[in-house]
Amino acid sequence: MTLTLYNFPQSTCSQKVRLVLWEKGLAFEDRIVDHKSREHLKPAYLALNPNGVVPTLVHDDAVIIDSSVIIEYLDEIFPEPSMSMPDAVGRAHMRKWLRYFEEVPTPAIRVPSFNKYLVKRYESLPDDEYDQMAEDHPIRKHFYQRLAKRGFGDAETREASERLQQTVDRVETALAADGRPWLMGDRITVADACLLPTIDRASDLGLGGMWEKSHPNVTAWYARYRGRSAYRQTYYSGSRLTEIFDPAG
Ligand SMILES: N[C@@H](CCC(=O)N[C@@H](CS)C(=O)NCC(=O)O)C(=O)O
Repeated sequence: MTLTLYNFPQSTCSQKVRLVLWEKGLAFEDRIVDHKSREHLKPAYLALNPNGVVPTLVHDDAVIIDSSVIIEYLDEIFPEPSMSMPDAVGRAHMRKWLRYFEEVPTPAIRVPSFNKYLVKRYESLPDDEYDQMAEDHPIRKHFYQRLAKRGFGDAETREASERLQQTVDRVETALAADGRPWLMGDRITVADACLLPTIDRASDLGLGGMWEKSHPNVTAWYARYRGRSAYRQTYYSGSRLTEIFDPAG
């Protein structure tokens, strides 16, 4: 049996999958895709993942794409320790969180990530090369066209920050009910792994003020997750944006 994860060290979607692989104690090849040479937009990678994004999991001969699909796939194929719920209603509630995280905070966290750091990757590109780079992105062409080497404007920044705040507020309410340690109760599930990289990224970007002091349950949840070995294995040195873009801190 072989598992290969094509991923970027600092991508939140990749971190979701690494969290689950480590939580389950699965041995995998950590195949770093070279962002600098845009390996993810080259034919060999597009043959695996036609969306031209990471992560991609290859399990023996099966190619699985999309981070939320991958984490549920891993839980189904390697059920111990379970990161899901034992009953259909519990799984439906867990998936409700997955869909919400994909729709609301996951796109939102890209806005401050690009504005503060990731836009720097493109600033020195001549306009025609930047336009071609955007064009080459199968599902991110319009995203890069809006980014336009400058960063996102005020309206998008405000919307992203409202979306992130709503997420933190909703999670606080859910965790506060019955004093739950994890989103679904006593068991850590793929829903927690889906959210963690967004919270960790927000913290890395200096946005922890959204929950620190005001949201004790989110603060405790994040601290609890940081205490797990899966977290430390996922966030190895060099997997945070500040380490790459602001090493002097
Ligand atoms: N829905 C996809 C989204 C994956 C995604 O957006 N990946 C980003 C990194 S977090 C990426 O590969 N971006 C490539 C680029 O912008 O050039 C998933 O969850 O796997």
